[in-house]
Amino acid sequence: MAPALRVDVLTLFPGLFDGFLGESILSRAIAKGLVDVKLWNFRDWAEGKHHQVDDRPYGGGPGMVLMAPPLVAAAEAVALMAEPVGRLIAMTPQGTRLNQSKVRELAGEPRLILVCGRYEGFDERILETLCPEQISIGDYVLSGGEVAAMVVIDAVMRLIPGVLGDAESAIDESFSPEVGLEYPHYTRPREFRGLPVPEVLLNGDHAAIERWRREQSRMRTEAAHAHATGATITVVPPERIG
Ligand code: 6GU
Repeated sequence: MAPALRVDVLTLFPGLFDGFLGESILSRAIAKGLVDVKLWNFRDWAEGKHHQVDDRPYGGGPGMVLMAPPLVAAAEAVALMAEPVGRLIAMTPQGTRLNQSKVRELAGEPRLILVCGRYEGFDERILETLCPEQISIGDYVLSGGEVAAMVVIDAVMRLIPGVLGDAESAIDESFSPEVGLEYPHYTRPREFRGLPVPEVLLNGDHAAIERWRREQSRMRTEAAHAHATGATITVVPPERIG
């Protein structure tokens, strides 16, 4: 059976993905045939003896710019290697910020082609020719799109049915970053360096546990929201309401 998701990655440093693809959940998903990740070095599409992929910017300035011909040739060739052509995404700091709803959208696609930039960025005509969607993973600068592509792959693949075990995937149903942050978790030992496990988790009252977790989740979400927006909030504990 065809994998539910195929990801093609165009990069100058395919080796960066070795550990990421070879361990843990993702390697299991690949072994099970649920996800297929193909790496392509777009240097292989570069002309000339030196297979040059970057050059100095017209107009001067620091750094190097990725040349249009090899990257465009690679993207076009890779797109046509399988059906469907897939959704083309360039990893760039000026792209749209990745969030969980975008992740969900991408997880519904059969095929993604992720293009990783390096150096100062892409020759603008790469973007004009390929018209990729552009995705950023946050407001900071990475030295290349590879780590960002791994973030996309990680977040997307864990939504593919069968990739996570039942227990792991159940968590996602009720908690996503927009809905609410997760409540705090505890496991053995019952006391660690004087810090006890909250009493409510120990007495088997499942309704009380559910209430406590919802409340903790709500407080964390509000605190994170206040932090993000700079708002000051007062969290009123439930016992002081009504
Ligand atoms: Cl996608 N690429 C680079 N180079 N830096 C980033 C980024 C991507 N997202 C945030 N910073």
